[in-house]
Amino acid sequence: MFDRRRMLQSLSGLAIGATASSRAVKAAEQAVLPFANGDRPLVQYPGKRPLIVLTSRPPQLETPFSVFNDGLLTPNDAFFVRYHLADIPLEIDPDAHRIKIEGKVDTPLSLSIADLKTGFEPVELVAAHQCSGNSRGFFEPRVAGGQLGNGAMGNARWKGVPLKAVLDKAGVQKSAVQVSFSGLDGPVLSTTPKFVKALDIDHARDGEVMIAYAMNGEDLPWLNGFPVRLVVPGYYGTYWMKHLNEITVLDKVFDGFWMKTAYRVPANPCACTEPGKPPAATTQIGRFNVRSFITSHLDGATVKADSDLALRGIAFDGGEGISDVLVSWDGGRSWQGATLGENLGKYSFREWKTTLRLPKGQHELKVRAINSIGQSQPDKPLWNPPGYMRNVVETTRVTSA
Ligand SMILES: Nc1nc2c(c(=O)[nH]1)N[C@H]1C(S)=C(S)[C@@H](COP(=O)(O)O)O[C@H]1N2
Ligand SMILES: [Mo]
Repeated sequence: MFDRRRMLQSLSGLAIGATASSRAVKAAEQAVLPFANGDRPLVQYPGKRPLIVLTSRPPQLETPFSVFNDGLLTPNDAFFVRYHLADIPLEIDPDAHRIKIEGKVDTPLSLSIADLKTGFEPVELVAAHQCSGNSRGFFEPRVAGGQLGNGAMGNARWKGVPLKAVLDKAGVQKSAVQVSFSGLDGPVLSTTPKFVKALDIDHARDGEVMIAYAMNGEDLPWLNGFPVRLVVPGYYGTYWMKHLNEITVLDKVFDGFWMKTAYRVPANPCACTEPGKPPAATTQIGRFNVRSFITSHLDGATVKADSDLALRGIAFDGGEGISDVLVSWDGGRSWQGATLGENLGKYSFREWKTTLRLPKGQHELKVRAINSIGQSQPDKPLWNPPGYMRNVVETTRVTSA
């Protein structure tokens, strides 16, 4: 059961204490991410199990990688957390919360959660969620920004109402070009721009973008955007506005800081540049590229030689759907096909499995996924200044003995 009073109390404790020693958070142990300066505290925040802390103010928490081997859906209490601005909501009354739909609409709306639940046909979708900077800590040369391992991603069953249905009810006017979104959190300093994101009007009305009020069959966890967030299937997490309370239909391209200046990638097919070189032009970050991971074994693992080794992992992309996963045991010279698991939809993580027999010695295991339109992953990491969209073919070194 969601205990709102305790949550308020806990999050207030966080705000004033803002350290791992605050009564709101229990320091458990350390985690070590596999790159230089990868030591992180594992801390338990309200509604969460101990997660890897990147920053405590605002909370930025990463999912321990072993969670991705436990099942295809990431449990709510293990789901990563990312905020930009430290003034996060500490008190939300779900009955009083309103989502305003304003701007270039015929009928401005102010919807309660009950209005959303009763006034529209609910939809459900399993979709992966991933921060643009997931895996940033692995870039060489290193780049500025949160030094994340591979835990700023997750996969959940989202339930809510299509943004399209809400926009249709408000009556979008002909002049509409984009729709902007903002939430309850804000900056600590008045000079910091509020976190506002925008989608093109056609994208906002594609029927898939969702105003979600539930995740894996429960209310959204507080830190993941309670009571409602935007779910933008296949797109990087930056668009997935948490604690959503304002939707504004615009007759021009939104040019706020978080669209015009931040979250931009080199405007070329690889979204990459030579390390150290700024891109000639940039564009807004968009859909996920193809990624795959071995989850059953961690880098440096020891396995049994000359016996069946069951490997498994996950793959996902920006919504074309994964069609093949290949695994190599010799550093990428030879590859064998893996068997794909249950298909939970084109936006979901897809499980893969295969069996290998390895002779005694050191082996470089690699995994590569291919989507339904033939897109795959690069052998060498693609570098860009903000360290976004990392999707190199991952390598897991094992010793068989
Ligand atoms: N209100 C609000 N929504 C937000 C953000 C934020 O700072 N504030 N960050 C975005 C970014 S960059 C990411 S990766 C996701 C993180 O979602 P999560 O914390 O539920 O994992 O939320 C997005 N939505
Ligand atoms: Mo993000």
